[in-house]
Amino acid sequence: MSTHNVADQMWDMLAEAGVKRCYGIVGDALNPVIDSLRRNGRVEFIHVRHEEFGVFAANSEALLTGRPVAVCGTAGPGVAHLINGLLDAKHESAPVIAVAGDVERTIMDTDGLEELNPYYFFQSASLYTGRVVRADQARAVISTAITTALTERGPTVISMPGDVAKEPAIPHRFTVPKVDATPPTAPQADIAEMAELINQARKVTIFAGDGCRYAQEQVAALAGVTCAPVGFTFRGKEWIEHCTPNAVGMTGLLGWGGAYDAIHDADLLLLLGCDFPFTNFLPSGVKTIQVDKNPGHLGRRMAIDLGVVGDVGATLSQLLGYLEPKTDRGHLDHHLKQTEHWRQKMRHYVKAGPKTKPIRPEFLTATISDLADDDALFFVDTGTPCMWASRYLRTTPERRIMGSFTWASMASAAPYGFGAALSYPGRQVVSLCGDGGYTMLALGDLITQAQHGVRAVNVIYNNSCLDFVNIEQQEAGYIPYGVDMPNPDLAKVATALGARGIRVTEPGDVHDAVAEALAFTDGPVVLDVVVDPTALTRPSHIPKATAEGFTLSVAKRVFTGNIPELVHEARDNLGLL
Ligand SMILES: Cc1ncc(C[n+]2csc(CCOP(=O)(O)OP(=O)(O)O)c2C)c(N)n1
Ligand SMILES: [Mg+2]
Repeated sequence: MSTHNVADQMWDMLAEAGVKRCYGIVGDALNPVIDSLRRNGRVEFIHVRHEEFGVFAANSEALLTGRPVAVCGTAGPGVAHLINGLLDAKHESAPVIAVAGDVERTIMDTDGLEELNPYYFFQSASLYTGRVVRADQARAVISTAITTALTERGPTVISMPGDVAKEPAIPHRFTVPKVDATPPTAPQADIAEMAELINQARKVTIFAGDGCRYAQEQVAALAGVTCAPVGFTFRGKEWIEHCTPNAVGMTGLLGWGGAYDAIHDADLLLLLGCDFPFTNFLPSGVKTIQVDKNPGHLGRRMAIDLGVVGDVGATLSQLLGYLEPKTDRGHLDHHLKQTEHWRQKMRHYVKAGPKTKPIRPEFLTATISDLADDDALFFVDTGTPCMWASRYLRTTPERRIMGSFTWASMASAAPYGFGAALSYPGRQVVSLCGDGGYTMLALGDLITQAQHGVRAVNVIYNNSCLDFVNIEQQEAGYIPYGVDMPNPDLAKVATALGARGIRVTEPGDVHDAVAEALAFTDGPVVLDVVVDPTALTRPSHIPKATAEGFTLSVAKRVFTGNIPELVHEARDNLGLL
């Protein structure tokens, strides 16, 4: 009888496909699967303290390296803990393969202990879910999970009952699919039509997203030839901000610079590789061309005049040959000037930072950006860290800035940092964490980080508040409620958990504390910075409803007697005016 069982077959195939790590927690249904992983030796098991932390770490590794990464959770509750991370993988396009423990076949569909129907449960997260119920079906399920994750760039699930995992495997061949072949260029007729519209337009604006990752040169060339200002999404920031002198910042509630106006002032708007979801920041009357290799993105956020299916880089390379250079820089120069004006304004709390108490998050973030390496890997929590990172982290060709930008889960920055630190041990890893996010998920797994001795800096924006929601509630006209959250000294907690803990309460200490944290290579650091909980940003465009909501919220707070708090908030934000 073959000693090679179904689980052995699965790890062989996963290792062959490039999987180097599996993040997760063991449990009864998974015991034969993990025993097989141990014997296999090609895949490292990363025992985390929470499965969700493991999936976020896997997402980061998969996104940074391009390789598939495995995660696992045991039947029922262990599997349930994977789901938020897998939803993040789906939205962020991370090829992560979940090995989900499943109940034995004898109790399937009997409401057995820890039984969970994998098809229903993973439906919204997984691009493919296969349940391995027989050894002679295993190859097809495992192969489809790998192929789908690699070619469609997203999570898949292999649901594996412990009894099937132990069965003798049926031998077979397995070939890893070749992906990332020649990127698709748009049809010639579409390129000609694009060129005609661009040549006719006087004021062209580009709005660039993550789809411009491999098209930086082409976007810069297009912007140069058409004298176009280039706005970018948060996911586009890391590729675009430094690659063209025509960059004019961002739009949306994180908006700064001339992007919002440049988009609305244009005769022709070019949406390149972006799927920007905040439709109230997009124009309705501007002629628009959208280029995206995903046809599902075309026209779904706003009405467009021409939708072009194709890779941005490949399509622009062809398009450039058809364009007549524009010489009128009026539109571009106006929005560049506006952007420069914004940059000066945004420096206010950076310059005042060393003397402003409580510590301003703008000053903290700008200090981190100034002192970090040019190839540092940054991870940003959903929450106000997004506001500060979008404005104060400087991009370079080698830096990366990642987060749960399209799924928008809290608490991703620390686990993303862990996955990055394991994958790139020599590089500086800096996670900008909300105190709510950090204490939600990351604190327990700080022990894991410490046990692995990874070089990872977890900066905590300690505002004792779920501040992003505090701001949202005010924008919607509510009195902030359920957002306050007293914290212990998180540096002391970190020290007790085996990490280096540094607490900062004085603005004058920020520079040296950041420098010390970044220089520390002997394990994880928690830099617990007590920041101003009332710090606000002013978006470049404030929708009417937002302004009205804020006014209403202020009025309600006045009537409920919160005047001292309001005066304090107003004083702390005067520099934004
Ligand atoms: C898992 C999850 N729960 C709730 C939310 C809603 N939410 C978005 S931001 C936020 C507050 C984050 O607070 P914190 O981490 O302290 O960051 P801050 O905004 O205070 O800087 C909340 C509750 C979410 N996005 N994800
Ligand atoms: Mg907070």
